[in-house]
Amino acid sequence: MDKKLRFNSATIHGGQQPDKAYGAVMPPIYQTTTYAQITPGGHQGYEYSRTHNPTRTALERSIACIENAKHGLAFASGMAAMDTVLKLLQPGDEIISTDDLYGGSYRLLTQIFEKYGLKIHFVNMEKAENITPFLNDKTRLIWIETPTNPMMKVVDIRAITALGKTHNALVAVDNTFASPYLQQPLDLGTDIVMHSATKYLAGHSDTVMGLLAVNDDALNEQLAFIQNSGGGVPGPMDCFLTLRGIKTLHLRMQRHCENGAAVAIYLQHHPKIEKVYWPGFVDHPNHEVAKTQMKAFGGMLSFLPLGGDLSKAKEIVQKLQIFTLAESLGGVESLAGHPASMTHASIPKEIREKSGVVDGLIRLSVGVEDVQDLIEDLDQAIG
Ligand code: P1T
Repeated sequence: MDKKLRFNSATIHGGQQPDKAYGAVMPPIYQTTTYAQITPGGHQGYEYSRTHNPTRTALERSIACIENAKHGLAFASGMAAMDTVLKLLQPGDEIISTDDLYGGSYRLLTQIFEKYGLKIHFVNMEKAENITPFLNDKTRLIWIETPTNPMMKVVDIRAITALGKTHNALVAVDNTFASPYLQQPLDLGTDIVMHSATKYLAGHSDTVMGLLAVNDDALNEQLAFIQNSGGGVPGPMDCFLTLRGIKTLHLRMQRHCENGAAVAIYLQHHPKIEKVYWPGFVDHPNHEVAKTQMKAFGGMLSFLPLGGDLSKAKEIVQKLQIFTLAESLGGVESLAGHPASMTHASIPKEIREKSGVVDGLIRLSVGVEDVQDLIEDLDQAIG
């Protein structure tokens, strides 16, 4: 299709056409490792499924389309996508990363890549100028997560990117919490968008998947080279499921945002809740930035029960009946998590507490159920 589609159409049609063989409307699941060659080296576009697979191509075109990118690349998980970006760097290079981020991303940076000679500075990016003292001629990558997991800080993508560009650093945004429905970082000047597509993009808690989107041809080639060399690629069934998820992204996100807002406001008014972290509140420290770069405020939030101790947090999450106590987020069903012992357990206590991830913190991924049921569930659990 040549016409540039609006977002809600691009989720359904972006980069896809009926299959050439039989007109299948959904891209078929090409469950094959290899492809017949007519003469040695004379293939028909596909040789071996670590390098390319037609179902994966359809997904890669789809993410490129909905992130306003030229190229998309799919991986076996969000972490495999991030791992590939980090392998662009050389020993001695420096990275500036948000200080609040998914525990697994922190682990990959500190426990895997630091030992290959990368230096990582974790910085609170709520004020863009906070990165200035860490910028130097070795800065090769700025890693932004926004909104951050789990403190819901919002980083000014445009301002950080502009600072990064003064030192020719690559700027990457982990867009998992927002999804391209809420923000499209490449339009704000960044080089790389990364997704744990396991979350909102696939959307049904049934597929682990990672995606990258970029505009620059040379950067895409480098990433594709690492993707093929390292081989952290997804299978065709998972690509199919993610494509199917993306088709309803706009519908689900609209409801996630509505329900997220209703739950945030309910918790904010609850006498037994001390603090709610959600960028839609006008007094959230980054609300103005969120308003300029996000279409709405999403379905993720964190909160601290009054007193904020571990036992209270445990009691609440164990009493919940509709919210399931589980890792992950972004699926149609509501989930509750305890970051300190679950998703952020790999970050040393004193470091995670500096960015607000205290033992009493509870994180919610607000799903698309009837919001009244969700509020009643929280009500009985909080007591
Ligand atoms: O799980 P995987 O697909 O590898 O994605 C990792 C990842 C990357 N970035 C962010 C912002 C994430 O939240 C995640 C995964 N997060 C969880 C599993 C979680 O419960 O927070």
